This record gives sequence, structure tokens and C-alpha cells, in this order.
Amino acid sequence: MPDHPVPDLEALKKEAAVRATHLVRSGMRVGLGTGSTAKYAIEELARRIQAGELTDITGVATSEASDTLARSLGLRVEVLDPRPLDLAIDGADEIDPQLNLIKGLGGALLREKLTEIQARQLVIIADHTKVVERLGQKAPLPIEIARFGFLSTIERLRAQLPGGRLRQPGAQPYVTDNGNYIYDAQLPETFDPATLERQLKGTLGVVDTGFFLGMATHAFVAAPDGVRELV
Ligand code: ABF
Repeated sequence: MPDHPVPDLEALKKEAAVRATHLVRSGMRVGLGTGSTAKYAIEELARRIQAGELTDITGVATSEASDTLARSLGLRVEVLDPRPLDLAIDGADEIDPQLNLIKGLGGALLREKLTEIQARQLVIIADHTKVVERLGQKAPLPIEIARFGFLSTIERLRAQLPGGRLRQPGAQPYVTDNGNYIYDAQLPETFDPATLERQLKGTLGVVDTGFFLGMATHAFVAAPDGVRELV
């Protein structure tokens, strides 16, 4: 038996989220991420606003789910416009040592990328299981594709990345908030993420990919022995 109880993953995710909210200052416009870790950040922001620790915060949500959650907790939420965001806080599926990311297992990759590209700081929050030496080690690469002609798009993708499958949790394919489908691609053992990203973005029918390269400015990664800040 360990001397101290080992915190469960939910407790770790919450710890990372709480740390990230310490970067938020009154008056900021904040990108609100999606997923179970980002949910803790939205809840903590709402708690701090409620407690009077933060004032005049505007959120910009990266999914319908986060929009609904944030509004239900009393946050002011605005749609994305061309103004920069001071900060965005979001989860990830994989984080490499250079803070390159795979995102999109939560299905919100396009709105996340559209929002987070405008953030002066993108702060990633995660538990330690998300840290990898190289992208693709654990997670597939989610690729958002247009519904129209999706079988043809999948053929084009399979020619570049054999394996992978249309995301289909039940009888019907998963539909994103933008009305698109997601193809979860298996990544090869070795590849250059920037080259592959360019190639995939140039594939007809591809809307965007879950590669977030050179976007994150910090990550708070929670492990049983504490929260590490990666920059
Ligand atoms: C979003 O939610 C993502 O881009 C990623 O796919 C997912 C991570 O979710 P969780 O925090 O639930 O593991 O941030």
C-alpha cells in the first residue's frame, strides 16, 4: 500500500484545470475548451467569478457542449469574432515534448483550432497519461471531413494513411457541431507531423486535422506526484 492515496485521474485533471485558471485575469477574453478536463476549467472559472475573484470575463466556447455548460454556470459567452483572445484553456489527447498536440477525440477539433489560433496563450491541461514522446503513439489522428462524398474522401485518406475508420459510435456516423464526419486515422511509426499536416490539408474533402502544431504555449500536466508546467 502506498503511504499516500494515489489520486484518481479525475482529481488530477481537475488539479491541472485549476492551475490553468490562475493565469486568467479580470477583463480577459478566454477560449473555453471542450472535453472532461476543460469542463473542470470552465467550472473553476465560473466559481472564481461567482466568488468575486475575477470580473468582466468573456468566454468564447469551442463547442456547443461547452457553450451550454458555460452559460448554465452564468458565464458571459460570445461568438468568435476576429479579435484576439487573451488566453484559451483546453485539453488534448496527446502532448509531445515540444507541446505539439493531437486533439479531436472529443470531436471539437475544428472549433477548437479556429478559436485557439486566435489566443495569445494556449494553455493545455491534462493528466500525465496524455504525454508522449512522439505524436501518434497512443491516439489516432482525428480528421474532420465533409459529409458529402465522405466515402471518396476516406479512400483518398486511406491511400495516404492505411488503417483508420470513420467514427461511428452507433448505427450512424458521429456528426460534429459543424455537420461534418470524423475519420480517425492510424499514424505510422515515423512521420513528420508538419509535412503530414500539409498533405492532409491538401486532400479534397478534408476540413481540418487534429494536429495542433506550434500552438500551445504552456501545459499543466497533473501526475500523482504533482502538477508539472511544460513550456
Ligand atoms: C478536447 O477534448 C480535445 O481536443 C480532446 O480531443 C479532448 C480531450 O478530452 P479529455 O479532457 O476528456 O480527455 O480538449
